[in-house]
Amino acid sequence: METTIYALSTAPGRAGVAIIRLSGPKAGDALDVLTAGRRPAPRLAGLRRLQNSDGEIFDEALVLWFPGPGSFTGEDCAELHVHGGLAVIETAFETLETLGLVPAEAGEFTRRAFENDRIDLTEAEGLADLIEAETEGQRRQALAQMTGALRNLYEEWREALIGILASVEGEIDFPDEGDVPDALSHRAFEPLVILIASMREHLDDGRRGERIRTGFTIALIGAPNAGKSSLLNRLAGRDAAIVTDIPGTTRDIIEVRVTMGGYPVIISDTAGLREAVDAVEAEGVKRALDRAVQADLRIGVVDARSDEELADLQGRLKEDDLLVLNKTDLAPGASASGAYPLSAKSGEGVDELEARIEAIVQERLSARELPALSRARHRKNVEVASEALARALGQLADAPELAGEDIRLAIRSLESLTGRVDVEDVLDRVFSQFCIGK
Ligand SMILES: Nc1nc2c(ncn2[C@@H]2O[C@H](COP(=O)(O)OP(=O)(O)OP(=O)(O)O)[C@@H](O)[C@H]2O)c(=O)[nH]1
Ligand SMILES: [Mg+2]
Repeated sequence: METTIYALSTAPGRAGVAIIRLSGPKAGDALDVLTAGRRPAPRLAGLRRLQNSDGEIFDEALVLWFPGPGSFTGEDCAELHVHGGLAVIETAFETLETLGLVPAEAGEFTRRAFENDRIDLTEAEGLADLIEAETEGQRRQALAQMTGALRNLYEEWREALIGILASVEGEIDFPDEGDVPDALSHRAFEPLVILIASMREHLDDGRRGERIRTGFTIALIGAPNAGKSSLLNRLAGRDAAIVTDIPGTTRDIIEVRVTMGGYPVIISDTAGLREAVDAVEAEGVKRALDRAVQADLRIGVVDARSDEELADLQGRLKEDDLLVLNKTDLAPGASASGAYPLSAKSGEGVDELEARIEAIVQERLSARELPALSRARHRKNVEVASEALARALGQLADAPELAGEDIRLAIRSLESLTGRVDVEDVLDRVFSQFCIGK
């Protein structure tokens, strides 16, 4: 017998209204006790006096009744829109406890929705992401995932594979004596090639989906005193990093999170690159170089007056990285091909750089038609599937049994993405990301 759970679904703390949700077999009875038998019609709000288990009125609230299985969790559900005072909420909770309801764990409502087949695992993840979304781009991606964009993609692949598996297994069970085994003429060959290409297309998108979730990363690199920290502060719009005229001021990496073009962007300021004078600085330089390698985009900052800095940095930047000639207030007219002349001190020229960064972020992250694989878990499972299929392709002619095994492996890998096959640790990880009350 399932328990009946309750939780505060709005943020904790004093508020105008607080919403308490109930889900489980006792939800209807609890509602009857609270409203003295005046349970509202399904899915229609009713204004009711709420009473505790002693019959004492403790609030006047809007209440809703969502009978299962058509509810969010698939179970009987109810919502109490009570006044958001701590005492009101406390009394409501005490009453529910007396009636045998138990506090929900983080993500338990959504987990029940998943277990009752109301949503699949990718949709649950989309819902978690939507709650976490801080930028427009994150919201868009989360909503698409929540409404089934990835579920549909993985289900389509899975169905295609089941068809392919049938044609491969048909071969095993009823070998046609006269036929010479030939991979190219195998019925499964072409659909397999198409499927592998489709998976590769999703894998080769520069981790767009994960970047939208976690942020596009930029590293500011350059010689000491070039003005990296000054530029970081400009881009952040606040005094995030210490600026002094002492070379070697910045040692640790300083990260700032901003929104650009509707996407989250993490800009890292790093230690100036030079032969370090001490062990602390040496560690800082090492971290700076590491960060530069990992970043999605590097911005090289040079003092516009120094040809030496320019030459050194050009060697460290990759194609498509950006170069900034800083301190143009001291070197008017400075220029280098493709570089952005600006003054981090006066702010002149910073807008142009910002517009360019924004364009790059949008270009690399913006949603094309393909739904993006939004988590490492998705990328890994799709990779496993596509590698298995590549092996299957090679064995189609000579070892159809082995090809069949690999196709089955690919199917299982997709099924664990949508939660069709139970993978307890994956479920725990997904649902623990949720807050209580969701
Ligand atoms: N005139 C002028 N001075 C600047 C400009 N940008 C930075 N500075 C000055 O240059 C000095 C170094 O600036 P920082 O921003 O600390 O340089 P940094 O690259 O972070 O230096 P490290 O942390 O030592 O690697 C400071 O005195 C800044 O005020 C600029 O555009 N014009
Ligand atoms: Mg600095």
